[in-house]
Amino acid sequence: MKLYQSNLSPFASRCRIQIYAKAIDDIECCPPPGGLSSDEYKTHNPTGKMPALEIDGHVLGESEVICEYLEDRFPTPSLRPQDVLDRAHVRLLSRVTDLYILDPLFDLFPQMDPNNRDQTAVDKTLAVLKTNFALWEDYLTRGGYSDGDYAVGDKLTLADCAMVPALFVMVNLLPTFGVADPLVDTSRLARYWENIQKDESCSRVLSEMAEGFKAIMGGA
Ligand SMILES: N[C@@H](CCC(=O)N[C@@H](CS)C(=O)NCC(=O)O)C(=O)O
Repeated sequence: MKLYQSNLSPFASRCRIQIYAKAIDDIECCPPPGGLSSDEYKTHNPTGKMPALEIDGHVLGESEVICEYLEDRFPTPSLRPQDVLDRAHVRLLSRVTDLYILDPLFDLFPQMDPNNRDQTAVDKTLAVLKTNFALWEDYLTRGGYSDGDYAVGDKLTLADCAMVPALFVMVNLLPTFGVADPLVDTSRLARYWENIQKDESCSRVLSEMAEGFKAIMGGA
């Protein structure tokens, strides 16, 4: 199998945390052929986005779908909790991360250059994000595990795979927009962020993301 991806993409990083946690060794991670959104790549994945997983000539897009596929195909160790309500919370946290955190965070990427920035649009996005961080914190707490190292239960789940890369983007990107500590008002998230970095698969992916981030910031 091939995972078309980059190390900095939070969506691809979500899949890599899962791949490392399950020690799946027959997936080659490589850049999208022809580049993101290229005609060549669209022959593999029609959206032109990454990640995409190629399985014997068949291509699956969308990180959540890829994670669910890998979970079904490689069931142990399971990244889905046993309890059905806990499973639902895992899916809820993954969805909240995609829709309410990563979506607005991505609106900031075209505004990276301070000399060519639409400050009104940036301020609007930052306000949305502030509201949504509180929402994220609320959903995290509602999972019923308000003090653990992991998002749901006491083990890595697909919720952590989704949340950790999004948190990385948040804490690294927002300071460049003047938000020095994006987690200052969300104490559970702040604790979670501190603790989850001790997980081996998360820590490995966070290092890879940090290298990718350094490269786009001109440091490598
Ligand atoms: N919903 C998609 C989002 C994937 C996505 O937006 N990936 C970004 C890279 S992090 C991308 O490919 N952007 C290129 C584009 O939008 O053309 C998923 O979960 O896989």
